[in-house]
Amino acid sequence: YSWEVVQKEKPDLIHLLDFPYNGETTRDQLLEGKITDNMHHFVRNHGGVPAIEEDAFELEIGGLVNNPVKLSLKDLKDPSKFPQCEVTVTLQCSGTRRIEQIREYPGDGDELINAPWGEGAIGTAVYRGVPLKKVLKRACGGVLPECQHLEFIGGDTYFKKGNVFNYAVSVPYRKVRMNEEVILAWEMNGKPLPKIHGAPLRLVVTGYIGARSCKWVYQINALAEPSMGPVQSQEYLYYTSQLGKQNVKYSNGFSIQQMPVSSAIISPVDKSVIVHDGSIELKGWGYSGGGNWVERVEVSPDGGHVWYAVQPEDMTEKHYHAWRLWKIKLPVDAEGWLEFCVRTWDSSNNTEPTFVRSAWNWDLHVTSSCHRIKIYSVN
Ligand code: MTE
Ligand code: MO
Repeated sequence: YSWEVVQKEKPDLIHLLDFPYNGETTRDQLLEGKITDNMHHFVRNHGGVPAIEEDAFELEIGGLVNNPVKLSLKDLKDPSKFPQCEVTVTLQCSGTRRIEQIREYPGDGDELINAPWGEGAIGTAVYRGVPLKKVLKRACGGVLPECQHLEFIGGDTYFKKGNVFNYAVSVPYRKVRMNEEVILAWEMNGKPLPKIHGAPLRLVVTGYIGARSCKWVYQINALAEPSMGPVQSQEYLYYTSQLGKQNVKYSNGFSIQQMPVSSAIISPVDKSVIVHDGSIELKGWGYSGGGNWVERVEVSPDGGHVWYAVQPEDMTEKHYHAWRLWKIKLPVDAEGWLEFCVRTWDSSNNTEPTFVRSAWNWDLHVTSSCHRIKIYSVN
């Protein structure tokens, strides 16, 4: 799966890294609509894109289950065996908007981090597949009482500190048991799942950081403890502010699962000069993880003292597990540099931390604070 193929399939992503391939959605495409076109959906890879023969493919489910099984794609897609469903899901990489931390606090953060994401490591698609819960029940006769976590292993390999690993992550079993929206998917926006997004089969975990939605998944293990793989045990961890380069230990990290609230101003662009006659229009996205939806979005023209609420009709519809795009026209009577910022509130009344530093953590994950841009206003 060469760089040439990536360029052909994803001609206008912002390419952050050629290998492993990482690309983010452009501003224009972020504002295009609630659903992100497959061609424009961001990509986050840790290794190469594995070539998997669909006919020979088998999903192996083992560990603490009553009956370990191997399922072909034909089995999984047989509606008489498993009910199919569609879920609309925003996938967001937990590294979204990490660039603000890197710019303001250079050198403060894990230097192994290779993707300096801006506002575009997020996208929304309709995935079709089968609820994992049903597969565990009908094909495996359920899990054993000791099962607390489900581990997912992807067909891709990546290198870390001289070792080669398969991508492996886990989520608490409770997340899967409690809802039928965690699915094994083979379709994205009505089209076969593209290879680069995990074909022939990927996991889609609603409301969790993108990392848990394992692509090219070929093995699932029911476990008593979280996966011991390095992606689960050494990455996607949250550290307290006291921990940094000199004293950080993986064992001090907290595993990040649910995505917190985040948002971004996508238009206008930071540091632009805007000539206007009394008002400036802003556009962007707001997203909440967990099982929450975005309830309201507020925008401030003065760095966060006075906030204006976006009108409900100026947002895309309310949806569990999906972002809302918003727009607002703010009265602006001042000349010169102004700081605009946005904050989103979810259905549990959670919002974002106020300042960039309030969201800092050594691993630079889930670092979203109120998104701030500077505009030179010419009235
Ligand atoms: N699954 C595998 N097997 N390998 C990966 O590198 N990256 C994860 C996740 N699943 C990854 C993976 C991360 S960090 C994110 S944010 C999402 O996939 C991105 O999904 P996308 O590339 O389809 O947008
Ligand atoms: Mo990610």
